[in-house]
Amino acid sequence: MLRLSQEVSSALAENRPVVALESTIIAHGFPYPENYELAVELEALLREEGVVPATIAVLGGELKVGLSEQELRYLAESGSIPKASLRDVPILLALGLDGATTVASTMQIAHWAGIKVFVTGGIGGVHRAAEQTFDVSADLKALATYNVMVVCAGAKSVLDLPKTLEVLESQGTSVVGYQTDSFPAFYLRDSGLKVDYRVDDPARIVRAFKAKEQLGIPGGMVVATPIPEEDELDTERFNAWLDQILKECEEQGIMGKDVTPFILSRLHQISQGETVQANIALVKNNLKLGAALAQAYCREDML
Ligand code: PSU
Ligand code: MN
Repeated sequence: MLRLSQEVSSALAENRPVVALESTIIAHGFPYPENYELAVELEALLREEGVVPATIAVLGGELKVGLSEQELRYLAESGSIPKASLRDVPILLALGLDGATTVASTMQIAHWAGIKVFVTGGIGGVHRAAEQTFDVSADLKALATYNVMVVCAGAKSVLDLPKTLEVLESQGTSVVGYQTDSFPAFYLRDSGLKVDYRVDDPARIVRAFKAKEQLGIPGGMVVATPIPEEDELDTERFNAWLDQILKECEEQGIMGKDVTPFILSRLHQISQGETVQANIALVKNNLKLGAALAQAYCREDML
């Protein structure tokens, strides 16, 4: 049921580096046309590094790994492609429908395809007030299950980050900070929380991942790297925007899978595009690290 593009399938067969990308950030994470431009640019940047991009989506009931430019455009323009998490994938397949894959479902499909590195913006996690709403992203479940490195700028600062890190610990997901001692908070470099391991060399991160693989430990690894200093948002302004939006969420009864897209698009509006720019900058920064990890993974047997 997997449909790998020719480019992705030969790269994997020849042990050349491949990086997976998700489609929810295209369909729901950014406004059009920035989303289309970003999707195309990310793929081009990877190719410049000698890495094959594998954007993942469910299209017409097929699990697509590696999209054409028309398919990227369709995802960006449509406006009506639902967000597809783990539980949606089999249903979309059977019904022949489209879905934009989240971190969770992109990890799952990357794992099935044999892709070891996945670059995103920020992982989902435990939402604030989760003790009332039980809103915990399926991204955490996927991180406990699928053998993929997930490169991110931490978790969105809209989440409850201490709780998110606690769940990652409980479920045995390793978290590594790349060139940082602090767990990054997406638009902000420092969440005030520490990572247990800072590793400054991509090859060493890959060595840790390969050790996990060889020991047969299930699940992924979070590789967190902060947004570049020059692109970071101002903490106080950001928190003021966020407080306002969280109030709107409550007043309007936004729940479940609508929460993340709602918050992101309101942030983009209120900040007049500032959060879009920061989001683009951090994804590109994550991409550089992802390319280095994919190359290191192919280069040598680490253990
Ligand atoms: N972070 C972003 N933009 C996004 C998302 C995360 O900066 O669009 C998406 C990812 O696809 C992530 C999903 O997997 O939101 C998490 O949604 P939820 O909390 O409903 O699981
Ligand atoms: Mn949720």
